[in-house]
Amino acid sequence: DAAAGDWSTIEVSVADRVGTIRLNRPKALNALNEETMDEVVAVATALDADDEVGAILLVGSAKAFAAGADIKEMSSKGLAEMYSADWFRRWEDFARLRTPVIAGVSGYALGGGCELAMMADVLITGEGAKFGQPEINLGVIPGMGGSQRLTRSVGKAKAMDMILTGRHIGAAEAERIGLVSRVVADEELEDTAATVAAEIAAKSKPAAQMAKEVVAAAFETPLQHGLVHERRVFHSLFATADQKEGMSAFSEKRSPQWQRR
Ligand code: CO8
Repeated sequence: DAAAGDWSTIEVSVADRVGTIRLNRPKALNALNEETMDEVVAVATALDADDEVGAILLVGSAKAFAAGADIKEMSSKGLAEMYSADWFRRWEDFARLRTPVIAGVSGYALGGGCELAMMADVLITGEGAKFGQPEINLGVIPGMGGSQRLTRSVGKAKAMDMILTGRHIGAAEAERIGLVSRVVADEELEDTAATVAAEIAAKSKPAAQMAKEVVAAAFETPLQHGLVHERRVFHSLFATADQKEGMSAFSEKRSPQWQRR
């Protein structure tokens, strides 16, 4: 049972083929410390391996998705310690999950919180959400992928503006620049994010995983390689029962019954 465990910084539940991880350090606005990273990555890895889970939903609280990496935990550390621990490297395991990840962002998604949200595949946000990379105001820079993922998703102009000034942007601007997938009323955020996660989780898991894989590859590969890769993955889906079922169901004008293999 991937959800089982005595977690101290998160809450975990599984329903409707969706594994939900809720960041839960309210006194620190869900600041991400080492323990949170270890717990989120451990649970997400277990959910990822579970055939009964078709999507992973990551949410925070109404006030904060996550207000950054935990500044108090980091402040007195030195270079040798940060380097030898390769501080926060394990978040890359979260970014490499194969199951689709949906983030439901309400309130602050700053610093590491913004970077964690950007690791999700589909980012749904409440209209009051605030995104930012304010590390410059702490005398540092983004360290969980912000300079890379933000630049790839919104381009140099907006990434430089956000990273050099540290300003917060609202949900409307975040949607306009392509940082988030959808913006909904704050009070609808949780329901919408859960509905989208359940919708994705109900699909053919191999097709959803392969779709994620090829879109993610677009950030890593030259176009011609990406196109060939996409085509080969597309071809490989013709070995699945779900391809036969999906295409038969269309012709027979009925809903597909996915076997997820
Ligand atoms: N770390 C630790 N504690 C935090 C953090 C944080 N990032 N954010 C908030 N808290 C704590 C506050 O200290 C406060 O605790 P206490 O009550 O004990 O004083 C509590 O949460 C509530 O916060 P506030 O009183 O400040 O709440 P406000 O509503 O007044 O303000 C803000 C909310 C605007 C979100 C404000 O808390 C803030 O500016 N937080 C810091 C935001 C920030 O700078 N984030 C970037 C952090 S650095 C980072 O993420 C680097 C990522 C890469 C690291 C990778 C290393 C390799």
